[in-house]
Amino acid sequence: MSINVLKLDNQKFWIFYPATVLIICGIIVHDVNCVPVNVALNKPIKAYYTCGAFERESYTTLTDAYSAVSNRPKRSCSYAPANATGVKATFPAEAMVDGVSTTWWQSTSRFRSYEYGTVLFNERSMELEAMINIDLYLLHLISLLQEFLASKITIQNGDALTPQRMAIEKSTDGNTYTPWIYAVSLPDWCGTIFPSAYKTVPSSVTDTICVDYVADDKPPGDAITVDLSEVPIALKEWQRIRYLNVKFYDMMFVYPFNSLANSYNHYAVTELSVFAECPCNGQQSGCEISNTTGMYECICGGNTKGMFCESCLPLFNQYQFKYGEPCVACNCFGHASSCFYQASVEAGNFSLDSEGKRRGGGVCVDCQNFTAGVNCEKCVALYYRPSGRIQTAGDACVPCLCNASGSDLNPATGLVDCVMSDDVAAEGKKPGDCYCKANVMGSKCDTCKQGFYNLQSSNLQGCSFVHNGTFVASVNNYFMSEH
Ligand SMILES: [Ca+2]
Repeated sequence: MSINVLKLDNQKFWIFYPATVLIICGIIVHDVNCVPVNVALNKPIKAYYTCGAFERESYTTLTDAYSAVSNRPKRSCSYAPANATGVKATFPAEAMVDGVSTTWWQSTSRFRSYEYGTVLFNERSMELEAMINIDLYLLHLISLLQEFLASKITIQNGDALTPQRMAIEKSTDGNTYTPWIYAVSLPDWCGTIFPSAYKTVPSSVTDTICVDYVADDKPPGDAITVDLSEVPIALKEWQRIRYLNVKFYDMMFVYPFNSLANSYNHYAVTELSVFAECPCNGQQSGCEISNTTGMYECICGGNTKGMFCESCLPLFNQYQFKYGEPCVACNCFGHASSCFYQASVEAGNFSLDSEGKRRGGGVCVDCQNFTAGVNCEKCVALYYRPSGRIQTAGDACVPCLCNASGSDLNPATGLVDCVMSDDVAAEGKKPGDCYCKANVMGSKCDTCKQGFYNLQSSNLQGCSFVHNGTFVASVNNYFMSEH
């Protein structure tokens, strides 16, 4: 199938496949039909502090708070400190990214977080009560091209209290975090509590936006959505993320269960979702959840492969891999199953592309069928391609089979071989013809010339002249010795 790439400008590209039109999303394409997926699914996540982190504790749900006391079941979280092995928390952080709406992470009580927690201590005056940290990468050692461009973040709270303020920080190294998004239940708090004016789109790539959301004190828990789809194309880099910190501030208390009602004062999150374009180097034809890893993986197009479509298929390395551009086939005349790109080959115009032009730097690997060369375009030593035989034929190369006694070395190769193909100039010779000693003839140098006999490998001329019934090595020797 041929692929036509239409570049409209520096910021957009479309790739059209004949018969069916396929639009492939690019890193800075904003207004085409890219369907974002939840890239937080099953990613490494941790939370400060999980219910049961400091001691076994009982808790009450938000629904319980609206029930008669006699109807409130006893509930508890098992003691499961974060550094303990073999002890599983009742409501672990992983439950926020498992894609299951009936599982959730639950924080310890506000009281215990303040009493025992140390990580959140520095922001306690801001009423920081819980923090979630997520690494959106599957692999840690991959290039920046695989970072995500987030388009929407949703936090579905469970049957518990809702934060009245949130701060979402981002990081590319996991160490240094910078404020990215503030979210508040009262827009006025943007400027008074957080150092940012209310705005839903950034005005620079280092900007922090502040948005609002609706929070109430009724079950079920609130769904908090931060929509980033309207970020201008010029500020697309602002959406690039890897690590996120999500901080919860200022728990919304339920009357009459005030801040002293310890069992009610916690958070629960059923799902934390970060929607982004699949990180497929602009090569994807789709994105699907893997049956083996449970994570979104790219369905690669453009002759690419890899979890992130980050490299070319084995036989498509005529050019160096480039973001957003389909890989181009090498020309190995059907005699190799892989090739690699080499810059020096491209610089020297040593490689033929599939159109037979010297473009690109593809080098075929492990040429089969007795072929050799950058493009498997010639035969190995002692083989040749018969005149008129197509280069892609399985028997493109056949043995020279020169008669060893009658053949000389090929001056071009220093071997007892033959004219290798029509492409190799050889005056008066055709492909397969060997280089005969002086007194020998025939395509394979297996016949003495007329008047000469006794083909011998030890004879530098191959055959001898006969005089008085005796072989004479050569005519010249006869005349020199007898006359
Ligand atoms: Ca869940």
